[in-house]
Amino acid sequence: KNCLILALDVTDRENALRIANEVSEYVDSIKVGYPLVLGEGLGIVKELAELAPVIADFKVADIPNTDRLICEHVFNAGADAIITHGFTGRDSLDSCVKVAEEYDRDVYVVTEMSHPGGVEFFRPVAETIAQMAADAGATGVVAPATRPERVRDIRKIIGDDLHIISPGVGAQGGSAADVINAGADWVIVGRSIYNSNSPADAAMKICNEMKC
Ligand code: BMP
Repeated sequence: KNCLILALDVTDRENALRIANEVSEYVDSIKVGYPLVLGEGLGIVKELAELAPVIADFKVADIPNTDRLICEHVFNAGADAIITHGFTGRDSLDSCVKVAEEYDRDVYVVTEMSHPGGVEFFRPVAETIAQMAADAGATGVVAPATRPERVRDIRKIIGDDLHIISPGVGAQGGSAADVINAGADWVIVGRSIYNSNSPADAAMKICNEMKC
């Protein structure tokens, strides 16, 4: 285990495959979201899944039936996991967890976002969302590397059974080592790797820093 997830937010296939190939030995999964999928289509998921498990970051936030349809598409496309929002409520989350169980895949729930605005509305509900993720049988939660103290709080709520994946390292100011020490299982890193002259060196440095 490297404790590192690549956030592959480049928008074209050629760069995506080049960078994913370069860093594949250092990352445990590749997170793909709207920037790349809107640029290249959902087919890119299957191509990347040959290099590493793909986490589909669509921050699903809809009624249960629409959530179900989205999850089915994403898992049929070859994604290993999906990221959903939690604020849409337990029934919506249950819908994603049910599809994930049918496909034997993973669901991660956003508790509080890593950017400055992430405290405006998430702060009062983050703990409730974390507890809901645990109750619903999600695989884990997404919690901010920019606020390691919040990762520590969330870890206390969800216990050791759920995973914490944590974005906000590097470009957003968070430290990989600090958030791993606070209880995260993986850091999610995008720009510090894919904008580097040597993505492999950048990924290797982050792995060395975490010593995990
Ligand atoms: P970067 O390392 O370039 O800041 O990328 C972080 C990645 O994690 C982006 O894909 C972003 O959309 C995602 N993300 C985040 O930064 N904060 C969150 O709270 C949730 C996210 O999914």
